[in-house]
Amino acid sequence: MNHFRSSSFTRRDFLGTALGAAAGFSVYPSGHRFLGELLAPATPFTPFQFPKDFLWGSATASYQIEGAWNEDGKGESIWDRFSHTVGKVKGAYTGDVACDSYHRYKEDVAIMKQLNLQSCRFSVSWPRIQANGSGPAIQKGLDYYKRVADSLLEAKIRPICTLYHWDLPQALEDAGGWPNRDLAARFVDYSQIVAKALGDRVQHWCIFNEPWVFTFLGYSWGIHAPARNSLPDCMRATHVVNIAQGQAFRALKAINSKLQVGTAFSMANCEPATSSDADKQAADRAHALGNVWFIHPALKGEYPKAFLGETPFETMGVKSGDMELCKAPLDFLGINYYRRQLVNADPKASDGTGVHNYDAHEGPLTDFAWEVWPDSFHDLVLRIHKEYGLPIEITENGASYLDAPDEHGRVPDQRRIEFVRGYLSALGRAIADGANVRAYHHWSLLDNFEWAEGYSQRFGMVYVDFRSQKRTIKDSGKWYAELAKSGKLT
Ligand code: GBH
Repeated sequence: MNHFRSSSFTRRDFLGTALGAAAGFSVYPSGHRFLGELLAPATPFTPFQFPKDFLWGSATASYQIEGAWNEDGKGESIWDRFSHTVGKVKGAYTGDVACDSYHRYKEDVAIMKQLNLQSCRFSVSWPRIQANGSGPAIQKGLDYYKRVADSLLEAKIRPICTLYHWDLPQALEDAGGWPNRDLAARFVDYSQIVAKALGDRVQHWCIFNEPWVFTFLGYSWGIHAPARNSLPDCMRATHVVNIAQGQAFRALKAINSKLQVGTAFSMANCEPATSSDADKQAADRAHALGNVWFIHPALKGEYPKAFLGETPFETMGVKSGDMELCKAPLDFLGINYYRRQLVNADPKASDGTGVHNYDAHEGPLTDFAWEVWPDSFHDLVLRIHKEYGLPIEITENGASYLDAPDEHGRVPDQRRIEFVRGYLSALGRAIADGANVRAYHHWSLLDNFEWAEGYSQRFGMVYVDFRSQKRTIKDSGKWYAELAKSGKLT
């Protein structure tokens, strides 16, 4: 059996042996027997000339970069509370200072300009605008974002503003958080304040960032703020968020009908682990809940089928007439894409979805141990295009690699270049296959506060020394700058 260790003996060979087949039964949880079916060869790199008007950008989020957590009247957010609670964030790190972008935004915009970026996705911190989530606006907070938007415009970079990237005012969490229906009205009020203040200079808006992540990880899994562990509350939160999305869309359009309004949705290509019908159906349910739970209500006026039984409307607090509130003809769909999910049917899944999903490990892993598998990006983008037909912006895509400055002060992050090159090749193929994609935002511009991971993951094209706040453009940033200029992926 020694030959299993030789390098020429691949995993595919292994699975082809009797022992490999047996391992399929014993090593993996039930239902993973036909793992060998997964080993389709990856599509080779394909060069691509992106369209002339395609926008190259980067994405960031308020809590992850701004710092200044209690300056200029800003209230406490659920992420302030979470990170100040020992045991929640790796290394007990907080976003108190983060990249200090609240004070250094001019330097950051200058870096974007140096990188030839044409679009900048940033988010507004709600408690900077309304400390407790309601009432009149804090002028200093609004002024900060006006200055950010103006610096971007001056650098000829299109601002695209996310209204909510997870930093809910703690006072609103104390009032019940997203499971509380009143949150929809509060959010609409806040959205109107921001859009009225910035709508003259910002045309493109994401209402939410990753509604699935902040409802599930925050209210059901308890690993993000506000660290609650209730699936019913989570399901209720998803419905309130859907109502809030529809109402905020209309509120923004009422301020200026020309505003382009969408949301940045987290997505994972959901691939059946075997070719069985049961697994295929489970993968569709995983897609329904994980990818389009906040798109289908807006565009089709109904929830997609994600559960084995009936959709739990009662638990979710769905009232008659609600789906009309959720409905909104979004102008574009933002896709945040990082990795695929493999799916097995599991009739006993405790959430009623009949889904067991897990990470694939066919491709190389990033330093966050996420699999690199560009083909899944192509398939997901094309699927969303076929299902909804709307213009797509890639609102996030990127990878954590920990490369740091060498003795010459250079950051040789070749793996990030390969990652982006592979994913953009897949995106190019999706465009060639008909998907209407108009922008790509790399996550992220800067290494920053990676939520529960603290500063232990680095997603930036720009290295940040968090002691000195010194920024160093990584090799990937230099590479991306060239691509952003030519649109030519080689
Ligand atoms: C996006 O989240 C966010 O929009 C962005 O703020 C974040 O920095 C970026 O991606 C990189 O993570 O899912 O069990 O592995 C993506 C969703 C949620 C993925 C937290 C990683 C860690 C726990 N992220 N998740 S798990």
